Amino acid sequence: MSDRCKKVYITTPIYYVNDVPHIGHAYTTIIADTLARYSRLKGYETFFLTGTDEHGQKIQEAAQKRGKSPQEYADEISAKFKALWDEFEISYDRFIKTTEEDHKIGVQKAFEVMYQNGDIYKDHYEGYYCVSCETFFTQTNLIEGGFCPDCGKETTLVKEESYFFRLSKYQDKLLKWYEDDENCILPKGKKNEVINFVKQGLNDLSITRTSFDWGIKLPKSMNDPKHVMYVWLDALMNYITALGYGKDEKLMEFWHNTTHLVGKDILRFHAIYWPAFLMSLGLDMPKHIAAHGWWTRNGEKMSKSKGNVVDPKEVADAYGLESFRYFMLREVPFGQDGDFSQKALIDRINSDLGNDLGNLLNRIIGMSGKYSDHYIDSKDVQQFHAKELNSAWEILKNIEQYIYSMQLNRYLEELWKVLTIANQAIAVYEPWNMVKEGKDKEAMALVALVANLLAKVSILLHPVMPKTTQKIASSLGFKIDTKSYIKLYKENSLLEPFTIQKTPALFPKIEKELLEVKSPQEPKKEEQKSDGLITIDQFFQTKLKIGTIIEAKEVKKSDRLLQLKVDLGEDEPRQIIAGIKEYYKPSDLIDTQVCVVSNLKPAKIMGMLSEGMLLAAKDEDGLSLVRPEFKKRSGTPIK
Ligand code: ME8
Repeated sequence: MSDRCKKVYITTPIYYVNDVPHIGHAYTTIIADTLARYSRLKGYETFFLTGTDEHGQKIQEAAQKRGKSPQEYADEISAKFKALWDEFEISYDRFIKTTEEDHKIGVQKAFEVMYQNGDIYKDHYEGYYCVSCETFFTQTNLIEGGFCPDCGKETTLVKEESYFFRLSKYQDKLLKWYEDDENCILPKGKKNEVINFVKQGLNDLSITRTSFDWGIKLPKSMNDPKHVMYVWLDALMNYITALGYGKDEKLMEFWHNTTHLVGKDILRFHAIYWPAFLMSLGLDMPKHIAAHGWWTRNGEKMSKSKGNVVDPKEVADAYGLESFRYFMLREVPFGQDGDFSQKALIDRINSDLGNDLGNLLNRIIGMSGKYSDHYIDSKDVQQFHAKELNSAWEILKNIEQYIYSMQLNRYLEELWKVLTIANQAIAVYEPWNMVKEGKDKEAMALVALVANLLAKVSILLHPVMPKTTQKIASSLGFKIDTKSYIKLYKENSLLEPFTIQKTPALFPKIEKELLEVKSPQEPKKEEQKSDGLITIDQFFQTKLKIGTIIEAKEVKKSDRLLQLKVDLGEDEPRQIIAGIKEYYKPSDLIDTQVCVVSNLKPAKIMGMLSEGMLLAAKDEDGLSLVRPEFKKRSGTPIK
């Protein structure tokens, strides 16, 4: 977000509809929502976009697997994203679906413009494609054995006629942009990675496919109906088609001040391909492309196929949506990865929110009740507490830089310093003693100081915790809006006299973990019995399932390993690298069933991702896989 212009455009990535939303998606969306709310609070006209990415081979295959048409499937999952964002009161202005007609028109128009500008030509593509990442790779990019360097999954060799975008032509222009615009990519460390990547040289980019048809057709003027657009070209264009590009361009005035929020996994697409497309279209560059880190569980990126996702709705239902928002933004420095744990969330709720924030309001209510019948007047605050007011202002006056540089954790840390000033003032001045000594005026000034500090914090905390801060504001007799933002923050004025309203405790203490699904943990040392026996709970920490082997092949250069694809009844089969080559021929394994440890931390074996382990028994006669006596449905739990 930038202060330069009063129209602000904020976007999230559009999420693939091959998977239901998890906390990673919620994280991006909550950051973007916070920025949008901040911008509106400042009085800027703000357009906030989110949506779903519905074309491409990955979606077509996911739909096929479920026996649905791609559109039917996309609509179903897209609705889940929308419902979750609505439930989370995400303040988006538009939810775009890339299968919408106006998006298609805009993308076709963009293709035509880039073609007319001489940036698109027809040739043949030969290279490797990862369907899961929807990304092209050259052989030298791949992990040994033909695996995707980003996700570790198998790639396929693609040979087809394709249109190419002259990405190579934009290499120097991109480098100049990175150099000229200091904050174009945030955080800085990520920007350097992008610059190094571009300096190694850019190849032209294949931007159409012919081997499947679930995508946007080329414009009629190209007269080439067998091609569909590469899904990333189609998807990136959503940022301008949502503003009416190629149709009714009234909203395009928002484009001049754009912030794209993305996860670090898709920074390359946003920081290299997208600006190059924009240069070709003759449009402005985005102001910021901000890449955050991953939420992990036990150090692994969350993803459904690994079975380690956290459902954001479950967390919000259990702990409260606003506590969850605060936790996500406060816990992890922007750009870094963060491991999700209920313990860390509970600590934040009890300490930061319960003690520092909620309890402060209670104390103000309690003290003002005793000293002044709940009436609070700021008239003597400056006289008795200029020092505290100044210390708070020193912090607050510089705080917006943290929003503009996306350091929301720092922003919240700074706000909490002001709460500390307030809490400490109560401890230092002991207003209850002042009253005993007959210094009522001083005691009331202290209460008014603290109420003012809390009011200033609430205004600035509003974009992160909209409802909580509304409650605090109505208790403190003011409204949260642009007028109050200007008065209490920008002008650093004090509250008008008011009578405080009582409110129930904002953050009751949380005594124990509230979610059933706990992080998979090692058994605690004290739980291990000295006789080597384990409890039934410890046994069930290992999740065993029936799997059906659907593919098996030898791992080259290994005399021990086979590379298997095993169906565990999930969206995608798991890849398991098993040391059974001496005992089984790959062809004998196809369609047979095995017992799989399904919640083992994935590991790389000879550069290949292994997402589980087979049970086997080995003695002097050799090795035998453990199998069910009768055929069972893939994914059946073993108990
Ligand atoms: O990449 N931690 O969609 P996608 C944090 N359709 N954020 C995470 C995360 C995690 N573990 N997992 C996902 C696509 N995300 C494309 C985008 S945009 C023109 C096209 C978030 O469904 C993060 O923002 O795979 C990441 O960039 C995005 O979800 C990827 O969502």
